[in-house]
Amino acid sequence: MDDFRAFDVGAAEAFDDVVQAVAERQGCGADGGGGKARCGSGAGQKRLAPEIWEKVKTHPCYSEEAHHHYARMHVAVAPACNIQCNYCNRKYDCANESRPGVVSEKLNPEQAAQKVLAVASAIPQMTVLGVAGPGDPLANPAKTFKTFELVAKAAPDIKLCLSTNGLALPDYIDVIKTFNVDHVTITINMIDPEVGAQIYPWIFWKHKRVAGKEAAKILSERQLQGLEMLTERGVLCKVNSVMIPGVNDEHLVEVNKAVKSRGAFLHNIMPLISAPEHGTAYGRNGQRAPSAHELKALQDRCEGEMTMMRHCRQCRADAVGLLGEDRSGEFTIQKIMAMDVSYDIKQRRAYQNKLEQQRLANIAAKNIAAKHAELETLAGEATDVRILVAVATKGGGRINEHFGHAKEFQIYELGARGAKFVGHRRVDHYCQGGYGEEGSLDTIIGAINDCAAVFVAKIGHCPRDSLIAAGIEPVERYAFEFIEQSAILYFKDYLDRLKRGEVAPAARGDARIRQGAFVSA
Ligand code: CLF
Ligand code: SF4
Repeated sequence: MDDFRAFDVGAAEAFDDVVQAVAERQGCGADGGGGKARCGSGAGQKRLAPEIWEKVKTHPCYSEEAHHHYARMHVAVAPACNIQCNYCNRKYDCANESRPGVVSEKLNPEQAAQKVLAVASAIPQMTVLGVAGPGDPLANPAKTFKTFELVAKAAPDIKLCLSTNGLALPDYIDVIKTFNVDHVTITINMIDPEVGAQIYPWIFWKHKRVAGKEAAKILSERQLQGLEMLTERGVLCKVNSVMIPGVNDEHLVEVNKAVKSRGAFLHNIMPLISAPEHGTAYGRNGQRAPSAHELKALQDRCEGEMTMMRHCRQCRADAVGLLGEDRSGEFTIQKIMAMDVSYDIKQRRAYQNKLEQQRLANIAAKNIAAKHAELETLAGEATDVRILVAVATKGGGRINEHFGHAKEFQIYELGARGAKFVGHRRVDHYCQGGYGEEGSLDTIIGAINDCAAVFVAKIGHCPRDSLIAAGIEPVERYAFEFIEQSAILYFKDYLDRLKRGEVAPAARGDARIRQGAFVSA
């Protein structure tokens, strides 16, 4: 037994109980898959099986709550791909870009393992290594599995994760098990070849190119077969789907049912990224991306079937850090070679132990918020009122970011049942070198204009006035407090003001979520 386990086994068990209880109640991505204990939105929830809980509790993608505390990294060891998606152009490379398939520096397995050790030393809360491209990891099996082998030997406390298009998946099930890859993501955009033919121009299959519906049929069969084989063997599987308006948006409800029935743990529906400058087929032909509202509506429709991931940041294939931050520029090969790397498993565990105490404090605060009995009373008087609020946060579950420094806002839905995280919106910085940028402010207002309020640690006069004019209430009074707790207090106050006529509800039938027109005091 090493120092860490001897130090805090009792506290860790108590902590697990509390975290798990919260995860179950909030359906935060900790859904029980694989035909085992399942939690989610329905009644009669059971606790996750302990072995499942072990796998998700520090994985930032599989647990929404964990992503505030734990980081992941990707190593770009897999350049080749065996299919073509209409939303991909791997030639495009920009360090400011952030989307799957994009990468600045390709690595061999030895360089990748060295990079993992360097990051693990510098970022002790980095718990997961993913291979996610820039091509398909299973179209580059030698490099992918060599990387996993080297990392498992040198840094055994790091979880291994793989993201694939699924075409080659059934051929690698045993290898995935042998290398203890506990988390596999499969991108499944369709189960109907008619739809698939509009997404995939071709696949490379049995040494030749196959196109059209035949290609889509083969791909779909292989994806679903691979998913079933993995879940039968106890590997936790997440399904990613790209929402493409007019192509597969309606169809993704069927996909959701199909992957749920095959034991997928989590479904992550992501918006298409199709800017013309990316040079993808969709970018060139003007295929539009979904709006934030359309994405949320689809995720809400699917949530009755299974827990939806709502905190995905559509990472680069060489991303490093907490979801939503990108520290890949600190760990280029040149910089790693100049680093004094000292991977120390005991130090990492001691750090993570402290982190878990902090996490416990957050969860206690969330518990208080969730138990706010007065909310139920108030909500009972206006049960159908729901609003969205945007939150500026640097992490830790608190409202701790200045409006002008926010690169993204987390979105919470407030209603009779409390506060629920439903997504995030990326925005440009408003503050550029200390001065506000009016163009950026318009972008931010456009991104959160379905929200009744924005919670910030601080905000300047200018953006405050513009937000109020747009009907979005800037709220500073909860600076540095916990998000859920503050959101519920705000909602109670909001309902009171609604009754007094100080906020006017939007007309029924408004396509957006109900939004109060804020009346400035
Ligand atoms: Fe990477 Fe993917 Fe593993 Fe996470 S990302 S391979 S499961 S460690 Fe996460 Fe990034 Fe979304 Fe992927 S936020 S794109 S879901
Ligand atoms: Fe690009 Fe991934 Fe599609 Fe291959 S599977 S074409 S790398 S998006």
